[in-house]
Amino acid sequence: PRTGWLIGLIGEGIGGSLSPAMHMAEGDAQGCRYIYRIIDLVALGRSVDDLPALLDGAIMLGFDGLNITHPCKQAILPLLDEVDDDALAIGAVNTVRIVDGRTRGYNTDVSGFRVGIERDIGAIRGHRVAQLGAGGAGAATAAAVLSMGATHVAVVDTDVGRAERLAATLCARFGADAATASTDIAAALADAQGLVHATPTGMAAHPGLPLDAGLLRPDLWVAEIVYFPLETALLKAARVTGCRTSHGGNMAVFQAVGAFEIFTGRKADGDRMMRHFAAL
Ligand code: SKM
Repeated sequence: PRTGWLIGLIGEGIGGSLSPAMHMAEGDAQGCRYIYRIIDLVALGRSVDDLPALLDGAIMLGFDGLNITHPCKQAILPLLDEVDDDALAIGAVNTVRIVDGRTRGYNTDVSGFRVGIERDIGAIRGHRVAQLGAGGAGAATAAAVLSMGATHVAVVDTDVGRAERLAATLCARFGADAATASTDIAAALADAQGLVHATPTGMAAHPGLPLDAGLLRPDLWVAEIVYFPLETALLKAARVTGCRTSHGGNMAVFQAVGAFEIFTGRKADGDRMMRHFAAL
């Protein structure tokens, strides 16, 4: 069996990514030779237009896989030989497996968010969900909750057109009543069991609450995607209110768990990767 892998991460301004540390620590813990390199378009003076050349280069140089991040997750899709269903449905790939020069794309942001909800919230079949944020991360989180059997996602975004486009994509995949776009988070929460937060608010660089904390109720579960800091103002308010919560480290870690498993064909230890992530 194989015990060595060469992996890369392609994106813009990714020098501070925690992915190399997360992946290589798991490789070390499994006694593997696992190398994970940053391929930063900014540092290289390149742009997303150079993605075809970089992908070819990675294939020629014997890379076994790539993570793909902003702003390349959409642009990589037409360059791949095969694309998995989750990734195809949301039009974004974050993980590429390379075998014998052939490429297959996956989206472990979707599966990673799903794992976090399963672990911290549990079953959400039949739930109505209010979601703040209709960007790339929001496309993944909404697909994840609907794939778990949630019956409706109300997508709220300051950019109404973006919310409408995401809702339309979700309805095309999950059924005509699966999603609506809304500008009113209070109304969206009134008949919801869950809240998904998928905007940058609450990050160290964008501190604050993404909504009026008075809208939270103890019967609501709250899932966050911001992971720096791990306890955002929203999660703190949710905890004080008595909500069940899932922090943003889950999506960050379990997308890496999923990618590691796709790259290597080996099981990753999610709890070990979470402990390591929390210590970074
Ligand atoms: O989807 C992930 C990607 O796999 C890695 C990453 C990073 O290291 O910054 C961010 C997300 O886009």
